[in-house]
Amino acid sequence: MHEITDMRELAAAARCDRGPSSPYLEKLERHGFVVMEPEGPEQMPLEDIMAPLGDPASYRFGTQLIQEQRADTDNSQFRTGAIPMHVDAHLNANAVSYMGWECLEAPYEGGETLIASSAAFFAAAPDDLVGTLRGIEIEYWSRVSGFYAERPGGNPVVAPIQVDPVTGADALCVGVDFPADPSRNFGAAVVGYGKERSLELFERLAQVLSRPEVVYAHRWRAGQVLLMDNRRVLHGRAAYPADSPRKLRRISVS
Ligand SMILES: O=C(O)CCC(=O)C(=O)O
Repeated sequence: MHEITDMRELAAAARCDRGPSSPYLEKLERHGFVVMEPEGPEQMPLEDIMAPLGDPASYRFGTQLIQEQRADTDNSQFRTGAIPMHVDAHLNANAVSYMGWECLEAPYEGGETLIASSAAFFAAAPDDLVGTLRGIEIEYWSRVSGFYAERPGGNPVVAPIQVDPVTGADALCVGVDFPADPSRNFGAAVVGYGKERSLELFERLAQVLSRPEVVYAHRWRAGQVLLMDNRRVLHGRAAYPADSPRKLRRISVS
């Protein structure tokens, strides 16, 4: 079968209903993510949707998270700014294979969840960038106090290209550092690179990851569920207005 590598086509294909006979598992396996629409008389609860995908993964706060604005937090998950593209688990949990979000309240503007599939990234990325990624490792450090899993063994150092567990192809496994945001949740640096060279690489990555054929910006509607395979897609978030609601319930599994 022809593999779809343009996110505009992928986002149209990776959709289904949220009913009890939804084909979401097959869509998730094929595309690495799926949007489930609240159509029909009966909707599957998020717990039941996640159950065949693994056991709930703890991020120190527990296995379920309400993502919405909170007062007095240094965690960008609970603020309204943009969140750069990343995979989960380097910093916040030990292992996460799938993540599911259910929209309880949609923002009136912005706040799209951003999804970039590895297949789309590698189809679009210049060869020299991919070549560079094959030869490096990236160190990550948390900038959020006391919230996620502690790393007594030191900062994680991870190769940015891993193996896609479904297709065996390359999978992009990075968090893009974005020092222009002084309140971002994590920092990252290429091992052995100076600050400027490291930053240059993240800028190149961010540039490819912002192309319309690589990233899909999911605009939320209440009742929708978004599932992602954390090992096959990156995610992030667009900013939204401070006076807007936005409430997602999230369960991750490993
Ligand atoms: O709120 C979102 O849409 C995604 C937030 C995010 O990047 C995360 O939870 O890791």
